[in-house]
Amino acid sequence: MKLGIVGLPNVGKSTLFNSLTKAGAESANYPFCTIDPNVGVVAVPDERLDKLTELYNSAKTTPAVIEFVDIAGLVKGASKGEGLGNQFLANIREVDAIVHVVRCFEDTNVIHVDGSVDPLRDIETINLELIFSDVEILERRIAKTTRGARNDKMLAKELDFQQRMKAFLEDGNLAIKYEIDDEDEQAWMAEYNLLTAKPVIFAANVSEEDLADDGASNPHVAAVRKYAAENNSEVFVISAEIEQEIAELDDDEKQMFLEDLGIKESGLDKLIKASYSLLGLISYLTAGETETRAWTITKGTKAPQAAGKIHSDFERGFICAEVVSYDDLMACGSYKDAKEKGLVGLQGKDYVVKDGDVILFRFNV
Ligand SMILES: Nc1nc2c(ncn2[C@@H]2O[C@H](COP(=O)(O)OP(=O)(O)OP(=O)(O)O)[C@@H](O)[C@H]2O)c(=O)[nH]1
Ligand SMILES: [Mg+2]
Repeated sequence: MKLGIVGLPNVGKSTLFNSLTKAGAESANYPFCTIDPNVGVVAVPDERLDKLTELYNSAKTTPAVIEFVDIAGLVKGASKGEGLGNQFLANIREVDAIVHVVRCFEDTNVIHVDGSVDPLRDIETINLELIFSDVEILERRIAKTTRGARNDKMLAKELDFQQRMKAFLEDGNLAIKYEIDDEDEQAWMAEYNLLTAKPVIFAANVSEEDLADDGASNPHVAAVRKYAAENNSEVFVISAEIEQEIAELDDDEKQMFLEDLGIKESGLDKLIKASYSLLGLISYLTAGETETRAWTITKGTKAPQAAGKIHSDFERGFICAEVVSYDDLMACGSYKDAKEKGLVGLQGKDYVVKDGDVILFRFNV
């Protein structure tokens, strides 16, 4: 899974990115300190993996990973070259979802490019810049399609779609709001990679004091929550600054620090939950002496396609899947016991994989 971080300059994107990836992207109290895209990878924490590793005495443990891309902040008019322009958006065209960082903390020491803390105004500013960028993409495509559309029915149909989509965006709408009921249109949308067609997770960046009640007493956070609810988006509350401090600690210290602050989960845990839920993702597990590993799939994925995540041969030559739920396996204490108790099921190609399934695929190529 790949996530791209957007937001105004100086709202805490790189601070969040650093804390998430410990990759050391530069963060400083002046706008535009991120100039090159920063890419970082984090492991998805999953205690089931550790328990399975123990049970199987696995030589290797491989978690699922999320890739983050941190880009320079956008300002109003970025599409027309204001600030650092909008060319950095090219670096996040391929992401699965957008993490939109909005400033909800008051701190006169940290400059806000528009002079005051107002998350809804900021969200509108960023949305418009994303829309303009998508319009640019469509304009380029329209120029290309127009050339061939005269003698090609399919291209003519696509041109019509591109023009409708462009007009829709120019009315100030996000592409994700466009209702598509046609298979061709669906395929085109997937190909265009429009930024405003991607699901969004808002990161409400708050001060330390707002962490304990998860931003409940901060009216800026309430505004973001309301906006997100109306727009099928997720919100999570973080303090990027505190996250960065947490990232420096080892696991035991971390636990104590979180308890002191009165919070249960780190920002990374919250972000992972929000993105899995927004994107409808789950994990299944494979376990053995050589390796125990988590695999990320979309809810509703059937056994052969889930197997295809491991290797295309597994999907092509799929015979069946031996499946036991993680909870059953742990309750029995061994695979053998689980099998004897009849808790290991033999599943065929129509089996829908569930979160926490521990699977052994049988295949033949
Ligand atoms: N008080 C406070 N300051 C923060 C917080 N998060 C970030 N900052 C400060 O805000 C400034 C800008 O943070 P960055 O993370 O560099 O901002 P950015 O969004 O990456 O900015 P650009 O890369 O310029 O677009 C730094 O001085 C941070 O220390 C926060 O949660 N609270
Ligand atoms: Mg930055």
